[in-house]
Amino acid sequence: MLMLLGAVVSGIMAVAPPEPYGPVPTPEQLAWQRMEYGMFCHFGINTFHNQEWTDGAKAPATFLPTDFNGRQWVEAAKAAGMKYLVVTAKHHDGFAVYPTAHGDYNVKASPWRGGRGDVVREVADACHDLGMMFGVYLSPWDRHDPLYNDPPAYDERFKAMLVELLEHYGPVGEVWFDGAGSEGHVYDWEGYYAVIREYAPQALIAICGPDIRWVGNEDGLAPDTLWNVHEITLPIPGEEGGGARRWWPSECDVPIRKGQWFFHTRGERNLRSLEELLEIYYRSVGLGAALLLNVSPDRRGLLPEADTARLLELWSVISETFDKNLAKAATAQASHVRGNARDYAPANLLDGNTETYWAPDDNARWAWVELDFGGEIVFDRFMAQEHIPLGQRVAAHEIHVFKDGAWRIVAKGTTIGYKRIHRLPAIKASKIRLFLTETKAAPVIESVGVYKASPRDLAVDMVLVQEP
Ligand code: FUL
Repeated sequence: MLMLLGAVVSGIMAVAPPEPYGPVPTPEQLAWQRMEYGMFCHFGINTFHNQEWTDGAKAPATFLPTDFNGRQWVEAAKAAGMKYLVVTAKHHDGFAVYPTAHGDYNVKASPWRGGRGDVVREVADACHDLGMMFGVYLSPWDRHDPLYNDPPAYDERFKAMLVELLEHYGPVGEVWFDGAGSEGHVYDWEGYYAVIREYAPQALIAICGPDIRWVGNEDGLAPDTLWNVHEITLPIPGEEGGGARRWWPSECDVPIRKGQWFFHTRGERNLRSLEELLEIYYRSVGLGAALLLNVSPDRRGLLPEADTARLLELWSVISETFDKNLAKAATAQASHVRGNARDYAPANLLDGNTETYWAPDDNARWAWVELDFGGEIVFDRFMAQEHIPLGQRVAAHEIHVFKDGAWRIVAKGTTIGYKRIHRLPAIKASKIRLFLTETKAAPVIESVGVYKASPRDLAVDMVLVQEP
């Protein structure tokens, strides 16, 4: 009896973890969400014509980078805090920047490196070498290929190109299918997906695909309420009825030069400011989506210096803000703890371990967790993450602070999901509470963070800040 009591007190008597709620991420989706931030690179024949879309008739000889270095792109992305890179293997014009065996509109027909150049090879190798996830964009819409007007024949060629890319340039972590230009065209999506599942089962199919969802705009902005579970009706191989409700996390793709996915000479004036990029970061990553920021390599085949400098500046500000979690100095207590067990105690929110979390009992539909700093601190950023391997649960939340002897609400929000960051004016407080006011199932929270932003990052969310 005494021993049993001891076991209960020390938490050895395991209290079962919460059951998953609804669809949950696959291990690949989860790993992808945790990356948060990637680089998109649009590089192709358009780069040499100052056009966003060319019509498939530009001579292959015009693809002529003078100083191409794929590793430079990947090194810059990595130094700028990005964890993955997606490169255009073929855009809507149909020109492949790798030596495909399927068709003749590709780098082999260019004098670049005597017809032996391969953009995808260099970028893929550098990604693998430097520990970045490698992704590939292959445009379904093809303005060059005469087979495009014969959909079944085109489908076969497209699948053959997918096989090439997945077999020879892998591991591939993401395959990006753009829907642009394809209105009214019938593709064998199910066949495309089947090829990817067969040749690269770890790859996530993005945008026109079942694994990663397009956020719905090209501004880099996620909505305030962002659920990861959606009804989808795509023809997923092996899934009767097209999959129905699935975990389908969002990606925000946006170009660093406003309106320009491809390089344009004199495009530098379109380079977004640090403030704009911070706004994008907070409204994508800060709302639980991934940010895929496009940087266009220039006619040399290098990332322009100004863009790289801006990226590094952005990352230095983000790091300055988020490297020091003030919450680590606080003690945490909660309104409820699952089975009163240490396994689910609020201290788990601060241990930096993505496997542990704080959870109340299953019947809880609201709960709060409090951080007590033992004295006043000044903060202006608050971050929370749900433990998404168990699903997404929180529908509404508030941030309360204890200040001058009273509690007051300083922010309100809806979903949390993978991550939610609030940007507040600087607030002095001795205690902070994350109040989960509405949940679909008992909340399961993985981490919280409290920060003082870099002096180069002063914007405040346009959400409710309520004085009593
Ligand atoms: C769009 C395309 O038309 C653009 O050229 C670019 O590739 C962007 C990522 O998607 O729909």
